[in-house]
Amino acid sequence: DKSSELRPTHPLAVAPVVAPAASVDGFTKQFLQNLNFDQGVTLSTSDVNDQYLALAYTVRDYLMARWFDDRAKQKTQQAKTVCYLSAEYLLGRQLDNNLLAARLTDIATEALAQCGIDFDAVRAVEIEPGLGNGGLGRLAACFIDSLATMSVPTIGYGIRYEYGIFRQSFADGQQIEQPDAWTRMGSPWDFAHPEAAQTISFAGHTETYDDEGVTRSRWIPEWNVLAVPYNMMVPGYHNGRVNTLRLWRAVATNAFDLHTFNSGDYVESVRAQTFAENISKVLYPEDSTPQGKELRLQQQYFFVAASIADFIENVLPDDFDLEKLPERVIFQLNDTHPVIGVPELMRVLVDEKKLEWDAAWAITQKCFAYTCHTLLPEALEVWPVDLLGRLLPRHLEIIYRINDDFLLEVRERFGDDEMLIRNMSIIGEHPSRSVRMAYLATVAGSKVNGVAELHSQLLRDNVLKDFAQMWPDKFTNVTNGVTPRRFLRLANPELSALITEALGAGWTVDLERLRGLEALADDADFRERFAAVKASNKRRLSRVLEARGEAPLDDGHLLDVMIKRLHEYKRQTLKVLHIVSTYEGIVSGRLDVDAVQPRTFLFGAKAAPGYGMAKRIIHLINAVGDVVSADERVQGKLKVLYPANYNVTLAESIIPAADLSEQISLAGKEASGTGNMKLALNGALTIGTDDGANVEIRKLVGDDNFFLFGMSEPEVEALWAEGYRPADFYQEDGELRRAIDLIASGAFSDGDRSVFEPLVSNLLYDDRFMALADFRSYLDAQDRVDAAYADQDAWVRSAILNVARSGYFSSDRAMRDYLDRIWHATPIS
Ligand code: CR1
Repeated sequence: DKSSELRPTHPLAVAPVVAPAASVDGFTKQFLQNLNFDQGVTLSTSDVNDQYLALAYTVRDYLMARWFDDRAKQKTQQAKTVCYLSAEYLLGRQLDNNLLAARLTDIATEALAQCGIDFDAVRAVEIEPGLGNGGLGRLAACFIDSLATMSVPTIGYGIRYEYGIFRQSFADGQQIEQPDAWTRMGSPWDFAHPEAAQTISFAGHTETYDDEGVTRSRWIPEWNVLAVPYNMMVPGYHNGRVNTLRLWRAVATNAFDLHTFNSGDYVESVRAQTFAENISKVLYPEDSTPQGKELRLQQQYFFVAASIADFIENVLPDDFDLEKLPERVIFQLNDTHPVIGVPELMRVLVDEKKLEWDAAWAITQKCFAYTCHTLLPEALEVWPVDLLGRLLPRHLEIIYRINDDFLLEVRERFGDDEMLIRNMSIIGEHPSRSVRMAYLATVAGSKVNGVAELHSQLLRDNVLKDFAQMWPDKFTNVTNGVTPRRFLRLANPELSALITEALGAGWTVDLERLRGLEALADDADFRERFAAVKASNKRRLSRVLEARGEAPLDDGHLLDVMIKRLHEYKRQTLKVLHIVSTYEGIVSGRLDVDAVQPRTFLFGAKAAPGYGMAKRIIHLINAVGDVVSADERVQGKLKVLYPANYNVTLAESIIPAADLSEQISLAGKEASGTGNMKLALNGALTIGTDDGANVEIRKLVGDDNFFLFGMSEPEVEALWAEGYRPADFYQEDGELRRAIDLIASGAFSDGDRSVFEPLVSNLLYDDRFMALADFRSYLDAQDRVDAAYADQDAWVRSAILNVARSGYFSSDRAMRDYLDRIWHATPIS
């Protein structure tokens, strides 16, 4: 027969794929071949981008065999797969991470040296894939790193945005956004698979039909797009495992079936293509606030529907019994963005696979779990019913049915309490009919978790209180974590070497071993070496800043960093008030200049382009920075730096150099924070409120090694209840008054009082995040910082203890918690 004729006979065609020889010669040969055959250049004609791409291909070649193996195993093994559904992955640069994971760093260094190539120059051309906004997207990237390192079968599913988070620059101190065409110089880390595309439908109507005596529903969509998967390798650290991150890109279908499509009209047909491809065009640059745009709902459904179909059709074996789906998969909902997956799985099971509703619902409830990442009410996503019904009419019907069944259950449990029914309904009525995605996720999910202890408690007590009463066991906490590979081993090589020398190398995958450093905090020689590493990291950061056209760092300055998205609740304004107050104190002679600890204030932050107040705060920081830097009276004392375009790459230079970590959100607003963990892990001391994971950081590192200030969450509530009048705080505190007056006077805006007037009046008459109420306590805490820093030996001791006691904040630990409490999945060999 014909099939036997087509069986491969060449020995290489049937041999397993093998990696190139793990030697300098093997690597060099592979690298030069890739330079020749993939880049089409010789070594002597290659430029640095050719070299980067060839190097990336070479690293890939080494990982490929393992990747093939692990994907094949996924199909045949009975292990449960974690499908992490996330609209964002803030990956950061890949080259060094993948070299490290594959144990190729030394080999590659030597190979490039033999080719006469400057490795640092090659590194520098990599454009990081900025496919996320901030903490939520970076968390997803840490989680998939840990899951690969722990050998947990995982697929990260998301969107391959053509443009990631915008590139920020400043003009006259104000933020300018530029598109981030991150793939324009090539994208060596992903593989397009157009043959594995999924067709994703939208709009149209639904109808019922008779299916051999059973009345069923079906969806007659109006238009569709192709979802083309791009696979990226997610290598585990030193374990040979390679998981997959599968990101979907929207491509117009051949016969793009839009109602306006007219095959005779070329221009119109191109327009239709553009329309389809818009779906994966750009990451919404919103952080913690939902952007209620139709395109965003299209993005969400697009990637979730493609992912669910992909898992069922391509990852599970053929003819898999879907009743057993919960044994093989958990779909983790990273915030509400993928929650439309709940009615989508119901649609697949009921309409396409023809399961009974109740059976399908039982399966669905076991297959999803939901992580909530916020406490801001305005950040809880809701979709207008008419929009959702227009775009996904069958899904709306399914949501209604889920809600009907759910509200019946509520009545059975709590009686006909109409107020309660209204409050718990998945469909909100006010101000207009909308679907509350967090409620849908809570009803559907097997578990609901917050991202730090305080946050999970506040979810149970406030945001999702009624649901927690109904299903107390559904609620749990998993405190966030960060990957020690990227944020300690790679970002801080000198500290890593010092730790490895002291404790052995095991800490990279078992971060609790850092505890072993506690004893060394009392060793004067170790403290000296630790301090030398910090100083060296500051010099390295200084060079990075200078290369970006910023001022260098001054020796002997305390490096005080606030790096995070620009948001009013995070209170960058409170930080500015501290700077202005110190500046005003020195200039007016109120402060003894010799008693002030020289400091450099370093900010890194992007503001959502549509967030006017956040952009004004950026303008203020830059304006204050300009005046302070130019004023001779504070020369050598105060410096403000605000490098543009804060991203993962820049974070990796700043974090190891930091002395002080600013975590100053209003208590009860920051769900967790993860920058706080990265900074503590690198030996910065935290000045912070009792908010998010700060609470746990303080508990672990100890009060002596943490500068606590500000109202607690209950105190915040009490002050609201009593009636908060920020102007009273302004009146009562002379220093606060002078700082605000100085801003209002135009001192930072060439005498133009109007520039920062909206900001000043917002502080005085609104101040939703109570910066004025916490000002005094914050300044007092900063005085304690100055005093502590004056005793360098004691400071370094505290810094070491911060490192030693931060092992808990490894994302490996977070993954173990998810595996045990939520996923009930296990690592495989
Ligand atoms: C929270 O604001 C948290 C990250 C990751 C953010 C931050 O405190 O550390 O999530 N939430 O859990 C968010 O982006 C959309 O919500």
